[in-house]
Amino acid sequence: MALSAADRAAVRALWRKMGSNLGIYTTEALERSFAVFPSTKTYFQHLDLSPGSAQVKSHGKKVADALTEAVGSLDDLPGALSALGDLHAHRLRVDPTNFQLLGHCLLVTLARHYPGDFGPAMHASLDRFLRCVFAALLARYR
Ligand code: HNI
Repeated sequence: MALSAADRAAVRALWRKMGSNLGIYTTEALERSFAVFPSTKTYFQHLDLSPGSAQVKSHGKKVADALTEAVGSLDDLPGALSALGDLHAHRLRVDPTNFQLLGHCLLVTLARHYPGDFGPAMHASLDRFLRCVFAALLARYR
């Protein structure tokens, strides 16, 4: 699914607005996924998952940086995300369902922080962006 010019503009505008706060939101989205969908914790049993954990925060920052790189590479998401796809597919063996769960938690988290921006148009654009990211990661699952 290709991102329209409007999708790209909406995602880029949100990213500019979030700036360095993105790491806070991805961390919050991870914590939300652990609480709402406890099966997602399976992959992180080697980390301290208690609320406010520095390890989850550090992981949230890595996810944020990867997403920011993706926003900077909208014309070549499969290329930009191929190494990360290999990691999740072959080394971490993350079941693909988990991407949807984390994506859902990220949408809910961002909607709570930016209620004024989160009308249906932004919701749809961000959902499409995340689906493209997941499709690029999943392309390495074979
Ligand atoms: Ni994910 C490691 C990005 C979804 C489980 N993950 C990373 C790293 C990045 C990253 C970046 C660090 C790589 C490195 O150190 O070289 N992960 C992303 C992105 C998404 C995502 C952009 C989707 C938006 N990861 C998921 C999901 C799960 C997941 C849905 C499982 C529920 N990721 C992991 C695990 C690690 C990981 C486990 C290793 C963590 C560690 O520190 O050992």
